Amino acid sequence: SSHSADADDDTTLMAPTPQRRQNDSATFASEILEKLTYAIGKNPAAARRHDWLEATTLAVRDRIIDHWLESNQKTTESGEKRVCYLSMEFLIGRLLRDAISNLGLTQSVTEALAVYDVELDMIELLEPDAALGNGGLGRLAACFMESMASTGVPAFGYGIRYVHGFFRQEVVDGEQVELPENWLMHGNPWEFERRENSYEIGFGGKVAAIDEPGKPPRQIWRPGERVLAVAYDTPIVGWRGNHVNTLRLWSAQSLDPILLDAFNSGDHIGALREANKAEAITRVLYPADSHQAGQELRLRQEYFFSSASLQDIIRRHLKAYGTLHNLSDKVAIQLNDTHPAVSVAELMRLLIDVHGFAWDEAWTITQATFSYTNHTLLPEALETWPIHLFERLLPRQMQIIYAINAQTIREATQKGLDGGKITAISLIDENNGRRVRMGQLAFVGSHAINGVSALHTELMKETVFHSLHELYPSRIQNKTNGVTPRRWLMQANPGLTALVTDAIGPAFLDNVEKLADLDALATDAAFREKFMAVKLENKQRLAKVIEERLAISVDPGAMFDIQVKRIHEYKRQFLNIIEAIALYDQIRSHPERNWQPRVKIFGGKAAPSYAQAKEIIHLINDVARVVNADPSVQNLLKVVFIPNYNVSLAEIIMPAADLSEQISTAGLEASGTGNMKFALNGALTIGTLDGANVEMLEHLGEENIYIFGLTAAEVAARRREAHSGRSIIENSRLLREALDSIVKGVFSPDGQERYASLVSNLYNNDWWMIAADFEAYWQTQRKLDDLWQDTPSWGEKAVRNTARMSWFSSDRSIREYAKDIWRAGPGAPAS
Ligand code: F58
Repeated sequence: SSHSADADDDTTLMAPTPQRRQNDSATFASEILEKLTYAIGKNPAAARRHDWLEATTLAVRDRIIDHWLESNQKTTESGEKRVCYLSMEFLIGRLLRDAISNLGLTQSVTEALAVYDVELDMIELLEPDAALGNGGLGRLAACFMESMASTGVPAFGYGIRYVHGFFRQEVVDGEQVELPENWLMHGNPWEFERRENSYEIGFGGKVAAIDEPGKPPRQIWRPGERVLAVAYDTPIVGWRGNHVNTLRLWSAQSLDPILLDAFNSGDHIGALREANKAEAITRVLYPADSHQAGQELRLRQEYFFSSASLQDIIRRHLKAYGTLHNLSDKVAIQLNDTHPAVSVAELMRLLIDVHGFAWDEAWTITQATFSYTNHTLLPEALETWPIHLFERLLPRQMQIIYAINAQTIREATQKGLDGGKITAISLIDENNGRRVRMGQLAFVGSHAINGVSALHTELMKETVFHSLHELYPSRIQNKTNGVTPRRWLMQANPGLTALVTDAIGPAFLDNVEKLADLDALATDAAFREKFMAVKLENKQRLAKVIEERLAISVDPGAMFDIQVKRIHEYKRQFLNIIEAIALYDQIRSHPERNWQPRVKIFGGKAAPSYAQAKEIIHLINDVARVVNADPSVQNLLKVVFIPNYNVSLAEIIMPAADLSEQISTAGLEASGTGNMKFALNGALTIGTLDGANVEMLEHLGEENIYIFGLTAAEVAARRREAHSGRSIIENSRLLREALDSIVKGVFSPDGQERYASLVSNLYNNDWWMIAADFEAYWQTQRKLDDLWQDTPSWGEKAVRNTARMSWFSSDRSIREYAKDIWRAGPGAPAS
C-alpha cells in the first residue's frame, strides 16, 4: 500500500490538473522501467516475472489515478448524487487486463513489455484473483462496479477487505478439499490505504437513558468493545477511462495493538488476544452459499462494514453540506441482499442519537436513502438472527428495530391487515425461538425493493414478501441482472471481438446494442464458418488447460457441454451427471447409433458444510474416472471436473462452450448470470423456465434456446401434493438403470454405500424434481445431438445468441437502477 494519491473527494484537497501522459509504447517502456527501478529497486537483468507484473501495474495505475482525481473533482463540484453500493462480497477476479483494456492501452503495453522481452499475456496470469465473494451475488457486484464506471454513475462500492478470499478447491481422490486463499501474499498494488479514513465500531455494552432538564430524553449506547475500521481504496476504471469510481473496503484493526502490561508480566499470548479478536472480523470470507451462516462473527462482519460505510457517508456529506437533512438528495444506498440490512437501524441510530434528529424525520431520510435487492427465495438462505445474540452485540440497534416493528405493525393494523398477515410482516419471527428477520428490516427501511429477474420478482410478491407487498404495493420492482460485456466478451474473447469488429464495425464496443447487426450475418455461411473457427480456437485453449491440469485429453471437435457454478441441489448438477451416466450406458448398449461426441465439463465449489453438494462433486469425479478410462466409449463421451472454478477460469471457459447448462429446478434460481456470459459468447442454452432464462427465451426466440421441464407453478403444485420420484423412476428404464448403476457401486467400487442416500432421496421425495424432469431433459439433449450434426444450423443459432444478448449487459441494468431507484447518474434531475 502507499499514500501517493488522494482520491478522496474533499473539496479542500482539490486535485492538481492531472498530467496528460503520452500513451505510446516508448513512453510506457520508460515508465515501466522507472517503476521497476525506483518503486521495486531492481534493474531489468535482476527482475523476476512478478517484478514485471508489479512495475506494469504501477505504470498503468498512474494513468487511472489521473482519471480518478478528475472524476472525483467533477462529482464534488457538480454536487451530483452518489450511489453507495453496500455489498458483503465483490468477486472481482484480476484487474490488470480489465484496466489496460478499458484504457485502450493493450497495444502500447504489449509493445512496451516486448522491449524487455516480456509477454503481457504471461505476466497477467501471475496476478491473483481478488475472490472476495462466493458466486453470482458477488460477481454481480463486480459487474455493477464496472458498469457504473462505464456509464458514468458516480459511485462508491463499500465492502470488506478479507485477508483470505474464497477458499481454493483441490480434488483429492475425487473429493473436494478446501485450502486457504492468500491473495495478499505479494502485496496488492491496486489498493491505497487511507489511515485518515478510520472509524470506531462498537459492539456490546449497554444503552443508557439520558434525561437532561429542558431536553427530550435520549438513549445513548456505551459499547463494551471497540474496533477500528480502516479504509482501503481501489480505483475502478470504466470503458475508455471516462469515469473512475472507488471500491472502498474496510479492514478491522485493534485500537490497542498490544496490551503491554500483560506482555511485560509474561502473558505473551494474552497480550495479543484483543488485537487478534479485532482483526478476526475481516480475516476470512464465509464460504456459505444459499445457507445462512448464523455465527456471531458473521453478524460482527455485517455490522462492522455497515457502520463504517455509514459513518464515512455521513462524514463526507456533512463536510460538503453541513447538514444531513438533504442526505437522500445526494446519496442513494443500495443494500446488496440483507447482509448490510442492519444499516437501516444503524443509520437511524446515527441520525437520532448522534446527530439529534427526531424519529419521524430520521425515518423519512432513511427510507428515502436506502433500497434493497433480494437474491433468493430459498427459505434456508433468508437471514435471521437470534434476538439474544443481536441484543447482546447491538443493544441500541435492537431497541430501534423493536420501534420500527411497532410502527410497521401499527400501520398495517390501520390499513386493516389481519393476524396472519401481521405475523408475516413482523420483523420478529416468533416461531423459531424469536429471531430478527433481516429481509423484513431491509424491506420496510427502503423506498424500493427489487428482484433480479422478471420471474423472481413476481415470485417475491407471491411468496416471501406477500404481505409486505400488500401493505406497500408500489415498492417491489424488477431489475433483471446483466453482465459487463467488457470483461465477458471483449477481454475474455478477443478472437470473437476482432471478428465482430471486422464484420459490423467497432460501434458495438461503445454501444453493445449494436451487436444486433450480427443477426443479419447468421445466414451467411462464410461468416458462420469464421465464427465457429473462433469457437474452435477457444475450445483448443480450454482443452490445453484440461490436459495440463488433469492429464485428460479431450477432442476440441467434440461438443463442449458445460455446467459451471456453485454446487447446489437446486442447480441440479446431479441431474446432469445422471444424464451422463444414462448416455454412457446407451452408447455402450447401442454402439451402432449415431452418437455425437461430447465432453461434459463441470466446475464449482461446494460449501464446506454442505454434505450433499460434496457428494455430488465426488460422484462427478467417480463417473469421470470410469468413463474416461473406458475404451468402448472412446471419443464419444468424456467427463471432466475442473477444480477451483473461479473468475479467471470462467474467462477461459465461457468462450469455449458449445452448450450451456442452466437446469435449476424452476422457481429457485433467482436470475443466473453465467447463463448470460455463455450465450453472449455464442453457446446455446439447455435450460429450465427459471430466473433470467425466461427473458433469454424472449430475446433469443424459441428456436435459439432449448427449454425443458416443469414450470415454477408446476414445481410448486407437485411439492404441495407431496410428490415423490418412485413411480417415475420405476417407469423410466433409462433413469432406473442409471440410478441402479450408481447404487451398485459401478462408479465407486471402493465405497458401495457412498451414494445410497443421494439416490434414495429421489425415490422417497425428489424435492428438486430430478426424477420429474429427467425424461424431458434426456429428450432435449438428444435433439441437441441431432442439431450438432447439422453444422450450419448450429452455427446460425450460435451467431444469433451473440447477436441477441446485448440487452443482458449490466450497463442496461445499471441505467434502470439509476433511473427508477437511485435518480442518479447522467440524465438524472439536478438535486
Ligand atoms: C445469486 N445468489 C443467485 N448468493 O443465486 C443467482 O440466481 C443470481 O443471479 C445472483 O445471486 C445475482 O443476483 C448468490 O450468489 C450468495 O452467494 C449468498 C452468499 C451469502 C450467503 C447466502 C448466499
